[in-house]
Amino acid sequence: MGRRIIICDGAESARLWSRIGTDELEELTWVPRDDEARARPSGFRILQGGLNEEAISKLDPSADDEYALVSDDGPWTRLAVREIRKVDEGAAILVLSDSLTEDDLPEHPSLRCTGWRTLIRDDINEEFDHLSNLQRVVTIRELLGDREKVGILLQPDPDPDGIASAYALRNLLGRKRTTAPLISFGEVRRPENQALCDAIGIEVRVIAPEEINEFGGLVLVDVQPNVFGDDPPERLKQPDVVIDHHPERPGYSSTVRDIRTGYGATASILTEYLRATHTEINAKLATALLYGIKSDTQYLGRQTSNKDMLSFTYLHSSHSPALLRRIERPALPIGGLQALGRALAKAEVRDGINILVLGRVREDVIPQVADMALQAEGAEWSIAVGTVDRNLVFSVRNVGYVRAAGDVVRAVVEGLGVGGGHRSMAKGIIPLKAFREVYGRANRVQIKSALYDAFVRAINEDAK
Ligand SMILES: [Mn+2]
Repeated sequence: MGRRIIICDGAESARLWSRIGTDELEELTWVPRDDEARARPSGFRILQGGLNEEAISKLDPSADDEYALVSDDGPWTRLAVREIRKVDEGAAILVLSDSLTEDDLPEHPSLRCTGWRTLIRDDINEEFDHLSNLQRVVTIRELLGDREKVGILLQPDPDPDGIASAYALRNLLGRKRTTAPLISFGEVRRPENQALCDAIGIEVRVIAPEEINEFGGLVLVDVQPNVFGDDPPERLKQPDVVIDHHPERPGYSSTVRDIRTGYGATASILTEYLRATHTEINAKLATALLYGIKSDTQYLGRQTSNKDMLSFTYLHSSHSPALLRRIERPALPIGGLQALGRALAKAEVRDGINILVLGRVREDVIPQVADMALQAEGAEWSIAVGTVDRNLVFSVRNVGYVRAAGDVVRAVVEGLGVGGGHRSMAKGIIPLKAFREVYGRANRVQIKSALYDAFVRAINEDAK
């Protein structure tokens, strides 16, 4: 590895360099200005003979050495670049200056220019962000410290972002499930959200609205009181803390209100809380938060802010990939695999569409089969259909550059059932009764051909 040859313009910049910390591999030199010949900065030696080719050659540079020039003086820096190039034409040069830009410097392929102020300023701004997060947490802890029981309330049928954020908040408060339970007015319904609870060991207690009064402290996470109707219970209108990223709503007063609409996930806010307070983030907590951010932003796609990216990156190093896989790919029941086997035997891709009809299956098998079916060669769309209770349930995936899956599914179920989704994922439900009324029998062959025709129509609709 090469050295870094640091050349400072004057004692002041050399002193700044030594304050920030020098490195063993750094060759520290400085060029005194007229009036400062005696002011030797510690650790630095004078560039003997001044700023020229000969003096630089005396440092015995090799091809893998790199240079840093520290100066705010244009002529000085331009001269330095020229003289270095005489010694090594391809030298890598970093210019540290708060007043010069690359435009002020000679053309040189491996030259970068940045300023102390930019570098340090960014770090200081980041520290202030950490500081305000710390302050927020201190306030929350003080506010709730002496409450015997704190309820952490989520929306009905909580999603991964809410669940992970609430779990993180309980960690921040240093409480257990007995003194700070996760509560909701409706149970966790979706199988993938339940998979998160099972994998991490999180319990969401379903309570009746009047039970809310049993909690001395009340925190709303990833939700605001208006979600509970126009006239929510009195206690809900005066929560102690609200932490959310949805648009700010009126109609309630809370002591602490941390609403950041620019964030893609509440889990990113909680990650910042944990970082600012140096709270330990173990693999389970990191995985839950990572999954929360991932699912609310659809894998850092839609509505992702730089803050979400930073939290995601931070969590990534401590999460458990195995645990994440278990959440995202829950175990398939053998019956589901057998149904998949039968459907695969008849798989074909026509017009870019791959439909797999599974028969009667557990509901969580369907989206996983849809994921897999999109991998078929030539497939732009995959549709997995299963019978659950008295409904046909189907999951739809696409490659992303075709018509939005949500729009297509809404067109397909129109007048028959319900459905919706996003750009590349969607879900629909058609009661068997409604299907039979329109298409006759609901056997596999008929389901496949009816849905195939309906999807072809819906996919091509916007081409009109
Ligand atoms: Mn959310």
